[in-house]
Amino acid sequence: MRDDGPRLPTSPGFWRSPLRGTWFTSVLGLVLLVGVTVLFVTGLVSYAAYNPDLAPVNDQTPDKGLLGFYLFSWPTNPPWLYRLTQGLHVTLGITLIPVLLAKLWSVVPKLFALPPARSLAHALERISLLLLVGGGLFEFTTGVLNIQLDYVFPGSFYPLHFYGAWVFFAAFLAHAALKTPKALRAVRERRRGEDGQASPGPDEGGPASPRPDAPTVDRRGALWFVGGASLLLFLTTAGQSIGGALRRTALLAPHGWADPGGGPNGFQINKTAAYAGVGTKQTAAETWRLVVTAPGGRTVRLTRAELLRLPQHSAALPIACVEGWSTADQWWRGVRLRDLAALVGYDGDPPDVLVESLQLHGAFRRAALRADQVADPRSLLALRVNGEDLSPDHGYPARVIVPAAPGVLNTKWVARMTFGEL
Ligand SMILES: Nc1nc2c(c(=O)[nH]1)N[C@H]1C(S)=C(S)[C@@H](COP(=O)(O)O)O[C@H]1N2
Ligand SMILES: [Mo]
Repeated sequence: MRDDGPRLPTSPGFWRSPLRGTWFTSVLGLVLLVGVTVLFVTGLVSYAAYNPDLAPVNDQTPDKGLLGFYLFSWPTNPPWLYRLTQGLHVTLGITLIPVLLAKLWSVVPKLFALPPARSLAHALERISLLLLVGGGLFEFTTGVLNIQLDYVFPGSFYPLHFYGAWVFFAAFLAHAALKTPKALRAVRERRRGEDGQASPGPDEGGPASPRPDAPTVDRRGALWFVGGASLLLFLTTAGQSIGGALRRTALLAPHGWADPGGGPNGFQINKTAAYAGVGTKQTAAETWRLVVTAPGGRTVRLTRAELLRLPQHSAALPIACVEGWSTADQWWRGVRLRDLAALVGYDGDPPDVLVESLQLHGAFRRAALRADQVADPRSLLALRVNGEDLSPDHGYPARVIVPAAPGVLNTKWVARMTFGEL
């Protein structure tokens, strides 16, 4: 009969997998060192892209305080900037899930190590690990829930993911500072002639089992398994931001979209007109008016036909959503935002603008754009796309499109624009 060993997870002998060891943990840790750093930077950048300084309209984390120290004005060039940074953030985050899980699995015996604290320093280290593991799981979970489950946290995802990121990354930095030298040494030693089979010498205090079971797969094989899982996730996700024919490979892309169909308006839709409660009654030529106003200044009301008689301009711009998906460039045509600012008295440099949709409910009814975004000649109140009128789902009668901005700032079904109020 086989000796099953101790039954309690607090005993080192309880953990029998021969795969656990310093080398295995180190390789996964080094991958995460690079990957999580990129996730953190692209995440902070994404927050900056929302124009959080245009409070209270855009800012969803009003108490950011010192954590907002780095904020900068998100540029309008290159126009695919947010497509790149957010595509990277979401695709990389999903790709790293197997690596994160394997890394946690490889060190799980340490979670149960007794005594819980041998000294004050040890107690502090364990608390930091709690923040590290808890913060990491929290960030990955909230991120995945947000893109897959269609905003399960109404309005509160941003502060959760933002504050969580700082807690996670602070603990991550402390951990990386302590462990990276050891991890690099472990990987280097292994490279010198080892075959990836057994752990090199005693693994004092490391994750290796003192009484390992017989291996069924070697550590290199296990790493291939983790890498294969990551590759599979990558291949079934990346298509949503790369686009073109590859979009069909994005099997894991968020569900619940309306089928955009073919033709000039046949590209992704976030929220449909039906979902937003926008009907043909409100958008009909007799009822719909665009109100352009400047507080204490002029107010202009325009029909769609009048808008079409203003100078029309074109711009090829993508839509890039915080969820990680994006469209290729579409040809938008309409009135420049800065020309609309001029209608209400801003002849020189235009100011910020608050854009409000005729949609009555929902998180994305209004968004504020910065002065430099309004001034960009490619920023349009679009009336047409790819040579056709906007479809109801893409924002008919008129929608905003701004280069390099996150999709959420491209308000659809625009009803009112207020220049110079924020
Ligand atoms: N009024 C309104 N505008 C909106 C939204 C919305 O829900 N309501 N969604 C925004 C988001 S999050 C994105 S990504 C883009 C998507 O534009 P599309 O549906 O035309 O692709 O529209 C933005 N404009
Ligand atoms: Mo979006």
